[in-house]
This record gives sequence, C-alpha cells and structure tokens, in this order.
Amino acid sequence: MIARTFVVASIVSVLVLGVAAKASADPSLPIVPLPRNVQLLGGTYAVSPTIAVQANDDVGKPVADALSAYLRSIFPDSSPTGPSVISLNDAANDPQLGTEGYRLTIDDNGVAIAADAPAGLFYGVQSLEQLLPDSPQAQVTLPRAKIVDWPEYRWRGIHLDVSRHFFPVPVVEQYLDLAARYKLNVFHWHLSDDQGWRLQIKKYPLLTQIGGCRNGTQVGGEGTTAVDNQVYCGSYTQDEIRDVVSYAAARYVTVVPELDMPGHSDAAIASYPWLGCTPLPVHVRELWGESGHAICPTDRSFAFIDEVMGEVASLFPGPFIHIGGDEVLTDDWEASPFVASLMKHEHLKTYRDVQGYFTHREERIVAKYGKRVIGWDDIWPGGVAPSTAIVAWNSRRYATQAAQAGNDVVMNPDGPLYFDAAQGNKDLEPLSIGGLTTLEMVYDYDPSLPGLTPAQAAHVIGAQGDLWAEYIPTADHLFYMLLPRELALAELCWTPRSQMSWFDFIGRVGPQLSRLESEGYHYRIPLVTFEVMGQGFEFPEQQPTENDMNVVATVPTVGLSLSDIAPGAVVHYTEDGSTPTASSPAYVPPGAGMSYPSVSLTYASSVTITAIAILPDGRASAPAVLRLTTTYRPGRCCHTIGKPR
Ligand code: TNX
Repeated sequence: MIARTFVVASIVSVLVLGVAAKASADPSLPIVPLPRNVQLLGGTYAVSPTIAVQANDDVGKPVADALSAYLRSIFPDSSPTGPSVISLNDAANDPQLGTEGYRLTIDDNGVAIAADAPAGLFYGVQSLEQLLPDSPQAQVTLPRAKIVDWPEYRWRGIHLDVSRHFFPVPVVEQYLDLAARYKLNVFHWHLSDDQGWRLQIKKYPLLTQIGGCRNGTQVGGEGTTAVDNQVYCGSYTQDEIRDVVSYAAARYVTVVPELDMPGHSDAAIASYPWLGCTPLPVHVRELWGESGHAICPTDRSFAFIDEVMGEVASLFPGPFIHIGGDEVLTDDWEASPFVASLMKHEHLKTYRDVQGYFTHREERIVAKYGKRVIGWDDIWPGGVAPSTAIVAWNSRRYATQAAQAGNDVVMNPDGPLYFDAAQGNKDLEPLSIGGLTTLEMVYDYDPSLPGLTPAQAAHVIGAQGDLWAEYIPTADHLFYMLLPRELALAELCWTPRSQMSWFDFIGRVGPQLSRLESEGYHYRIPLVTFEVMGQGFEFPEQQPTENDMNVVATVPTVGLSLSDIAPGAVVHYTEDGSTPTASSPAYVPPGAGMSYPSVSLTYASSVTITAIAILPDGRASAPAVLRLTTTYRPGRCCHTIGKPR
C-alpha cells in the first residue's frame, strides 16, 4: 500500500503526469472552451423551476426555444410561467463581440445574454447550459458572474470522413450537436474517396449506385491486405443532405462539402470509367491507402465536374466547396498519351503543373457558381487563385507561403489534429491508424505561424480536427476517437493561447464528461494522473509512452497523489507492476490542505505504481504507470531540483 505518512511541507514544486488532474487552485467556471473574460461576482443566483426564456425579437426565438427545451429537461415538472426570466437580447451594440461574441450576466436580476447576432446568442446559451446541471433537479443555483466572450479564430472546424466508413444522418446530427456545444462552426464533410462516393448527384446516378458500394473492406490494421468480401454501401440522398445542412445551420455550423479529386477518386472512376486516364478497370477500393489512379484532365471530366459542382453549390449554402487535391499519384497521367499532349499544348512542364491546371479549371467552375475553392495544401505548389483557401495538413511551409501570399489558411496538422491516431498506448487502445495523439498533444497545438506580419497572420483563419474513418466502423468507435479530444480542439480554436492552461482545462473536462456520459456518448476515459510533490525529483524528457512515466527522486520521500476526472470513477492501484483490477486497493484521496500521502524510498530502490480508473459500470481507463526511483544517499547533497547526482 502507498505509505500513509503524511508530509506537511511547503510545496516547492508540483509535477503532474498523465492526462488528467485536479482542477487548479482557483477553478474557472466549468465551461469549454474557456471564455475570454470571466468576472465572478460572488454568491449564487437561485434558478426558479418556472424560469422562462424571453427573446427581445423573433431573431433570437429559435435560440430561446432551444434553451427552454434544455430547462424543461432539468425541471420536467414545471412550466415556464415566470416571473423570473432568462433574457436574450440581440442588440448588445458592442463591436468587440463581433457576430459570434456574447455577454452572459448572472446577477440578482436573473440571467441575461446579449449579443449582436444570433450566433452570439447561441454561444451564450451554450455557455449557460454548461453551467446548468445535466439531469433533472429540484433546485439549481448558478454562480453570479459576468462573462464577455468572443472567439480567437473564425474557422473552428471538425471533419468527418464518411467514405471509408459511412455514418448515417442521425450519427452526423449527433456529431453536429457536439461540435455546436463546443462552439465549433465548420463541418468539413469528406464525401468521396477511393473507397466510396456518398453524395447523390442527380445527373450522375451511378456515382452512388456503383461508387457508393464496394465489394469488401480491409480487415485488420495498417499494411494487411485481408478483405472481408462483404458488400458495403452507403450514400446520402439530396433530401438528407438538405436536412443535415439545415440541422447544422440551426446550430451555426457551416457545412463544407468535399469531393476529393483528382486523386482519391477510384469510386468516381469506377462509376464512370471515362473519368480515368487508364484503360484498365478501376474498382471501388477495398483496401485503405492510396490508389495509383487519378481523374484525367479532359474536357469531358471538367464538364462532369461542372455539372456535379452545380448540384453541390445548390445543396450547400456556405461560401466554400472543398475540392480535395491531396496525394495525387501521377502514374496514370504519366502513362497517358492525352496528358502528354495536354502538357505540350498547355506548356505544362511537370505533373505538379498538371495538378495546377486541374485546380485552376476547378476554380473557374466553382467561381461560376458563386463559391470559393478550398483544398488540401497539396494544391499549393501547382498554383492557386488568390481567393482559394488551403487546409494545411501536411506542410507548415506551404501554410506559411500561402498566408504570406494573402491566401486564407486553415491549420489541420497530421499529428496533433488527426483524431484517427490512438489516444494512448496503441496496444491498449481500439484498432487505429497508429501514431499517438493524446488529449494534451491536441491542447498544446498552437495554430499561429511564426514570422508573419499581422496582415499575413490574419490569413490563418483557424484550425480543424480530422476524423479519417478507415479504422472506425461504428458510431460508438467514432465518438470514442472524437472525445474528449474535440474539447481540446474547441479551446485552441476559441480561447486566446495566452489564456489557455492545460491544468485548468482538464479541471473543466470532468463536468463535460459527466454530461456526455449521461447522454450515452462513448469517450476515452482519461488516465489516472499522478501528482508528485515536494522538491528533488526529475521527470526525464523521454517518457516511454503516454501511460508509462519514470521519475527519478533525489530525496528519500516523495509526496504523491492520484486523481481522476472520469464521472464517478474510483482509482485502483498496485505497487508490484501488475495491472490493477477492481479488487486492487482503492485510492482514497487525502483531505484538503497540504497533507498528502507519501512514498518512502531507500537508496537506489524503486517502486512501480500502476493505477486505473473504474467507472460505476465497470469500464476502466488504460493503466497509468509511474516508476519512482531514488538516487538519494544520506550525506550527499540533493538541494538542486531536477539534478540528481
Ligand atoms: C491522409 S489527410 C489522407 C487521408 C487519410 C489520412 C489518414 C489527407 C488530405 N489525406 O486520405 O485518410 O491520411 O490519416
């Protein structure tokens, strides 16, 4: 058992390991993303179960109705008869709020939300809902506070790949609910790829009839070639698309449709083989990874793209259409006599220039329908129009060049903002594409680019997280990969970097998980966190994995506490290196104040503490391992923090 010698000492330094920790000493209001300005006024306001919502005009009415519905879920037995009210006012007349900012005031007069546009009211309501409980209550109090809040970035995006696995409309709507709750405002919908075309196009019905189905799906992890031979189909009708677009709009989310061309187009080429540049048959791809095929830059292909974009432009009211453009393998182009003659005729020297030609023709088509092109950063080197924006997944260099040239850029780095990577030690996580993107890695990502003038920096319009779905066959798995990483994404998009604090953030994640839990969402249970307290220890930079930490102490006794933020979880631990179970000792947190349990070590000894968090229903977090070793020898000096001898 962890020695219960209580160390009462001045805490010189506190080292917190892992992904979860207690709230900081002065916890913020439990709102994610953290609001820009919060002034606590002291005391509380008691919310009457009969509280009503009043909007000053019809503009705010849909937002008021949504808030009323939330209040009725808390007070199911009362009706909104007043006299206390939550007032919504869409004429704050405060320029700093912009179209998305809001003021939320909770004082003795009640609750008031003011904004200068409906999106701002909506975001004020999201913040208020996070201060309210997530289940029916007899009594509710709110902290008296004044919040003035607006976002750092105007593109706060979440992406979803529905080609590799298809997610039906109700799942997409849940995905949008969560995006909106955390004040994300762009849904990048990856609607086509080699493995499936998912958007009904009336002029080209085979795109979904043939391109919407594949004859099998890769089974197993990266690199395998095993296929299950099961027919797998899925697509959205245009009516369904319109429903999703209006569902998103009601939550102030703009849908950006992506049709990925000229690479990643096997499903389109399989549907209409004349789109391709190869005489060989092309099938809707069953394995993940890239195919060698690409759409041929013929006039017939561009006539097809024109008709497709016409339908797309009429379905999606937002300003952008995403044309893809990533990972174009040029094998088919290189073998094509047509491409050879095109290159000669158009003076295109390289295949990169051919991609530039392709992009420019798409830009002209998209502009004709009153829209702007956005594409993966792979389109940058071939040349793009000034109005074209790029999503930088691959190259900070291209992102920087684009911002310098005055093109808008959305930061979306493979790594910190790729949520298809594992959230912890991949051997303990569900099958994923691999790699490691912990919650903390997401949180630490800063979308700003160094070395830009303010005018150039203004072209970095925001960031987005991606969910590529090769290894994500079900909705439960999808939400598991999304949560809680989406919360960190939301905060880095909304909250100024200078106000962000990891420890403060994880203190606010717990209440969010409790609401997500009550709504039945799957999420990754955060690891147990170790706090090592006192002086004279070192946390080597190289840690084996997220779950596995080494600490070298230069003192014989180290104060330690374990904590977890998962709702209702109990921490269990072992000290012999074995994985804890529910029958391992439960960790009882010490009381408030400066008393902590401590671990006593003798020279050159070490102890391995392994801890898991077990939820009431038996689900458990991955184990977190802390190996403590001491180099302390009586009589030798150990005053220097972090420098063991
Ligand atoms: C690269 S990101 C791709 C996708 C894959 C993803 C897997 C991008 C523009 N292309 O086709 O699904 O990696 O992480």
